[in-house]
Amino acid sequence: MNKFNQTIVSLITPPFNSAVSVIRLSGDDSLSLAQTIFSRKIEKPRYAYYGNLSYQGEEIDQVVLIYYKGPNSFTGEDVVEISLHGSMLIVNQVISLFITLGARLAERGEFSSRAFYHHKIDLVQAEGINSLINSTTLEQKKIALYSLKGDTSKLITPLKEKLGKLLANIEVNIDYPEYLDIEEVTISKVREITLEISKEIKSLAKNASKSSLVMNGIKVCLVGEPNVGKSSLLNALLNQKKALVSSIPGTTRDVVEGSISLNGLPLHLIDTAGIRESKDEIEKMGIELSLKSLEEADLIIFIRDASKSNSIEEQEILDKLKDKKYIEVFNKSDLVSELDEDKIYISALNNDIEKLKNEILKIFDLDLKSIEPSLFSSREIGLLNKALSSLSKANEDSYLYSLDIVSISLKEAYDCLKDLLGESVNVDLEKEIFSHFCVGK
Ligand SMILES: Nc1nc2c(ncn2[C@@H]2O[C@H](COP(=O)(O)OP(=O)(O)OP(=O)(O)O)[C@@H](O)[C@H]2O)c(=O)[nH]1
Ligand SMILES: [Mg+2]
Repeated sequence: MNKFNQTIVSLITPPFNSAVSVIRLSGDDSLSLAQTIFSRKIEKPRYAYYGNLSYQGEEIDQVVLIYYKGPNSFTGEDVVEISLHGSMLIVNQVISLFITLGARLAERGEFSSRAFYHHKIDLVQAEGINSLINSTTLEQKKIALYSLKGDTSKLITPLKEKLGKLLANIEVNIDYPEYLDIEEVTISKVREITLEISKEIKSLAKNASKSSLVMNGIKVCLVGEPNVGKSSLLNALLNQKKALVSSIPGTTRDVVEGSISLNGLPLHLIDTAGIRESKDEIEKMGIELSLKSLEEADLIIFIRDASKSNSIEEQEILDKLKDKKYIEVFNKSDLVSELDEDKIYISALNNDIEKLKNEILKIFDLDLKSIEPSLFSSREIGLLNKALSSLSKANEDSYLYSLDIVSISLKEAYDCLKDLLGESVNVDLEKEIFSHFCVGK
């Protein structure tokens, strides 16, 4: 039996006691299953019926029921949503009853995957739904909402159509060279259009990697010699006394973590043990952890004491940062009178850390004041990059081969754009996309 022929059921609100819980049924039997246990005749779609649920003479609950007739529903199928009193006892009773009557428990993301397969949404929109549910900052919510509404898909559709038209023209030119009334596609025209599309995809990919930072956040590791003020900076950034601070060098041993949203950029902050030569076994273990965190970070804040001169140990830390993204900051600016213009000074003690915050946003080239529609998931970024390399191959081939060879790479790029929207799907959607959703979505 095709899994889509089965009617599915799930709780679509959180699984704990609350004022109201909502159960959703989707599939051909939704209406008849609901009707079996509902006291009133369900006739009109999109009408809120107040009535009772009961089975075999036993009353279950007083509920509000709404029926959505497919295709005018979220999934595109017949859907029934029942708002019940939010006791998990009632919820479990009703779901078990529907399963006894023939429904099946919905899998993760199955309502959304049905909406996708019934062409209610494309794949970019489907990913938007999941991100919207999981968003924790306003900026994440805005990006996810653009995806869900279809604004993000609109960035891809014209490029896909332009490439599709080019491919069709090339094909007609190759197959019917004798026809005089068709537009002639010269190799230079193909090159021109290919470069135009590449330019646009490049800009989409650039914006997508910035949006992915906003959606996923970045790991920021605070490193430096002992006593320079790493833990003080962590506390200042978190606006909370999370890590122990003392004037004794070697205070921090374990990794101390915390998260903030810096103007919409989620930062996962990691304070570590000060790096130095040490004979203390426990401190050595802490330093090992520091070096490991440093390796895994997206950004490193290298903290120095502004009141002290450079040390050999600091030079050794700098050597480790050579191929990494890092910001060098001079803490304890309150202790020095002459400040060098080129350096970033802060005072964690006085909460004077604005310059560092600005530098973090600058290094990622982020302007979070205006959030525009943008792709963001690793699947989407991967496909954009794949499309770009196919277009670049097409461009190279255009100097060496005839149009039929060039069109092979153009077709590959075209397929990437179709895959983005889920139109010619080469991926295992259940595994790669919908399984990341929560149950009930
Ligand atoms: N004057 C001044 N003192 C500071 C500042 N930031 C930190 N300190 C002091 O420097 C000392 C060390 O601060 P911590 O934050 O514990 O330093 P740390 O880098 O975490 O040290 P370890 O955990 O030992 O590696 C404490 O006495 C702080 O009060 C600052 O901006 N100005
Ligand atoms: Mg510390």
